[in-house]
Amino acid sequence: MGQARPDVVRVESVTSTQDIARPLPIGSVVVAEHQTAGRGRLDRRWESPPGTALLVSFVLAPNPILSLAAGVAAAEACGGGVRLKWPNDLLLHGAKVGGILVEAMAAKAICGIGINLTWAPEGAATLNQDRDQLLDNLRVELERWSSAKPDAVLVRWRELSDTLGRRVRVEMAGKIVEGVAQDIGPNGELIVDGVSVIFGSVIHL
Ligand code: BT5
Repeated sequence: MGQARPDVVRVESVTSTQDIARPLPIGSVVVAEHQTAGRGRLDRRWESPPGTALLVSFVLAPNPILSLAAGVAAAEACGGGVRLKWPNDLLLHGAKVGGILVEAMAAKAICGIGINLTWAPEGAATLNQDRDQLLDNLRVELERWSSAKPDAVLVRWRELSDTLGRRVRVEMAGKIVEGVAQDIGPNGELIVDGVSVIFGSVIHL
């Protein structure tokens, strides 16, 4: 018999769901109506007016490819043509509809997922789905993909990828690599014309 799923912690306005989730045990899920300091990677902001998005953080066991596993889970939960841009964007018709932020600690990882539902900044997309239904789907998919074998995650990530096969420009701290995104490696790194990129921002050219 499986264990009962812990309840979702629902909060109104918080700085970031990541902050609320951090001290909670593995298995916890935090959902907010609004974030006053929603975060992207590298100190970037994640914007969304109150009640317009799914803003959720999951406390999970550490996993070296969690960012990719969460991307696969989120794309599967969204369905309907949502694709993945390396390393962590959810795209709908080529526009960003959601993002993933994994903050790893020694004993657990906080996986934050934001998906635009009824509002998006200029140039970005909305998904227009019921938030609770999407959350339910996401919980099921994340449970599945965060415990899947790394190879299975990589295979599905490649299938859902909008990045592989394209010419890309990757900006890393002080360095730019331009070329064809050929594959992802066993640790989730992007391979651009034979060069492994561990992290950075990708522009699809
Ligand atoms: C991400 O970062 O895409 C990760 C976003 C994770 C957000 C969730 S919400 C729940 C949890 N709590 C948090 O505080 N964070 C997580 P990154 O790849 O760095 O992208 C950030 C960039 O996306 C920004 O610099 C903007 O250009 C753009 N952006 C900001 N808000 C957006 C939105 N609502 N939709 C699309 N793009 C957005």
